[in-house]
Amino acid sequence: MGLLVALDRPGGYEELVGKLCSRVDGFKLGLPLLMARGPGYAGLLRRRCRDALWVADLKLADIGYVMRLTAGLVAEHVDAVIAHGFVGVEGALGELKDYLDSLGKRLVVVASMSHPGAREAYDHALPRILETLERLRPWGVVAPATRPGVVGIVRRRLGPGVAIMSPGVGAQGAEPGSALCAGADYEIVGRAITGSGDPVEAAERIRREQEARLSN
Ligand code: 3DU
Repeated sequence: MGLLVALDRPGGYEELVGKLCSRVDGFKLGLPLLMARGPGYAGLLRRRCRDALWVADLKLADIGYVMRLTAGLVAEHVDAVIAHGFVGVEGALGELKDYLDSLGKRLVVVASMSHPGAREAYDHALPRILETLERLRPWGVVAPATRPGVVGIVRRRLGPGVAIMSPGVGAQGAEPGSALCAGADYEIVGRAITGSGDPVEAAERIRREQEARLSN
């Protein structure tokens, strides 16, 4: 059972990371934060919680050359980098994975997204993206908590060896634990924690709700 906190706002998160460190499994750094504060800020945050899983959510979607350059700016400060699945293996995700492997870092690939618009194109592409994921074998996959059926499809197709992380819990409407029950390893929660008046209490409550749903 896992909980990753999405840090998206360009605000200062030093104190919050320290407080959440023993209560969550990791942190996902969003582009607004990384662009506003720079990659070095990821390193500063990481020093506040060294044993957590740190993920740079770059949502890369480019040729391999450019994705390698971009990932290389932040890789030393994180454990994993997120890229989109629709760009394919040849000349893109394959190159990025080889590069991250050479650095001892992990690739996480988006299989589909959590917002309603994902139905317009992303979900139609899912069968093709699953073929890409089967060939690529990334360390992790992003699949939407808002559509647990998609989480289940990814889990059944890729088996137990892949880490599935699911956004959409809280602000986007999915209940804590719903993606975990469908086969995810981590739920990604942003605003329901970071936008709360008491983020520590919010994280603890979400943990309890995850546990309760899993034990039902
Ligand atoms: O809705 P929240 O505030 O809990 O934030 C969701 C986070 O998950 C946010 O950082 C967004 O960038 C990310 N996300 C994905 O990684 C993939 C999605 O399909 C949807 C959101």
